[in-house]
Amino acid sequence: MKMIWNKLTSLLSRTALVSGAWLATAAHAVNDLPGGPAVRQLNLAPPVTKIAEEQQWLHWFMLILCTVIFIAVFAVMFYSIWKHRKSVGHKAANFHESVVVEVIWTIVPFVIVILMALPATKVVVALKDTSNADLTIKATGMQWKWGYDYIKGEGEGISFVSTLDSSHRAMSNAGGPPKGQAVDDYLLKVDNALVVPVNKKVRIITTANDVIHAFMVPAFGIKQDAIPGFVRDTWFRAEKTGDFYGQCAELCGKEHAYMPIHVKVVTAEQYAAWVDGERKKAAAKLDDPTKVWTLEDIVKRGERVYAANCAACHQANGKGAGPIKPLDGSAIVLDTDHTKQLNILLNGAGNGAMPSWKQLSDTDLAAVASYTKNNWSNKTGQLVQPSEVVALRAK
Ligand code: HEC
Ligand SMILES: [Cu+2]
Repeated sequence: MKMIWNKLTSLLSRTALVSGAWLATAAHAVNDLPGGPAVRQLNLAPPVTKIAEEQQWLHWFMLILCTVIFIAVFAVMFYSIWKHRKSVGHKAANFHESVVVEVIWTIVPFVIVILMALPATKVVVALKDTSNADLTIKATGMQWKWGYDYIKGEGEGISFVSTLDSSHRAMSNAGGPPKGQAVDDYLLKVDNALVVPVNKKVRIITTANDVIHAFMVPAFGIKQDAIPGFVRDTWFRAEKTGDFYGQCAELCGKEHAYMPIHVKVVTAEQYAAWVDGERKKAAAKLDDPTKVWTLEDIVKRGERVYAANCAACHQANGKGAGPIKPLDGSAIVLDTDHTKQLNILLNGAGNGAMPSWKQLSDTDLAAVASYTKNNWSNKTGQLVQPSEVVALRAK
């Protein structure tokens, strides 16, 4: 007996040790993601909207009510069976059409249903009331990304696509995050987050381009199918700034798990600044490629393009580093034949070590080429016009 006891306690303490160690490494490997899933999360997501709060209140209210009914009914049942068992001499009663019993078992459930239906109806009606929104955004589900179009309100006209961050795709292809690395937002990171202002009613119109998707953000208490050829809507008013995460919630094909939703809730000022930035970006894309620039203007424009896209590799001083060739003094940059540099910018070089920049606008490409030709020791006085980029693209 003693031996068994010893074995058991040693086994128990070993399990405790092992699971303790496992917990420790797990805590090191991944942490709760604020606004997203938590490690071994049990409860619903912490609510950030009134609706989500009310949903969670309903959830607990119903659960507790049902538990109380369950316990009461079973207690009465077991008590009755036990108390009136045959072995202590009870005889089965034989009655029919007891008005009292029938009235009770009609009225009591009726009261319970009303007790549940009243608050539930209130929340469902509020959930569906998308009127008087400050901001209307269309969310379009696509295999496998989300398109966002700001339709009405501040930021009207902004439109972009939100895709899973490519590094997360690469991690997933490799079987998950590297061992020991904390990736709390694994498969939830996107390139362009949906940005909305705090404390404003945001109406989300959902639709889809291909198959049925669903727009879901648990912290907001919203989940709405996005159906091709149909328009559905939902709304939220986030009461806290921060980052909140969701995912497509309708199995939509093999990459269903790769279409996360990232909502960035910001203050009114931050939102205005973001809208301004997006407007500028859109305006830059709309640059007239037939415009003829002066050297001074285009170099100034090119300086910004260079800082944003090229300096990370070629350095602000144009000297490059290691395999990244210097642009300061580069024969290709200095050449009077502009196509030499433009071809590299459009197509990349060194097997992709120098990426292709064809996603930049004609004006931006001409500007950055002009900048490199007239900066550092490169004082060529050469001016590359956007029309040259247009001509080269057409080839
Ligand atoms: C990811 C790093 C990276 C970025 C960002 C980058 N480049 Fe490069 N670039 C390279 C590498 C590496 C090479 C050398 C390629 C090769 O081996 O031929 C190169 C080569 C070049 C060359 C040819 C130089 C020569 O003498 O052969 C030009 C011109 C150039 N880059 C311009 C740009 C411009 C303009 C930008 C910004 C729009 C830019 N690069 C952004 C990495 C980069
Ligand atoms: Cu989907």
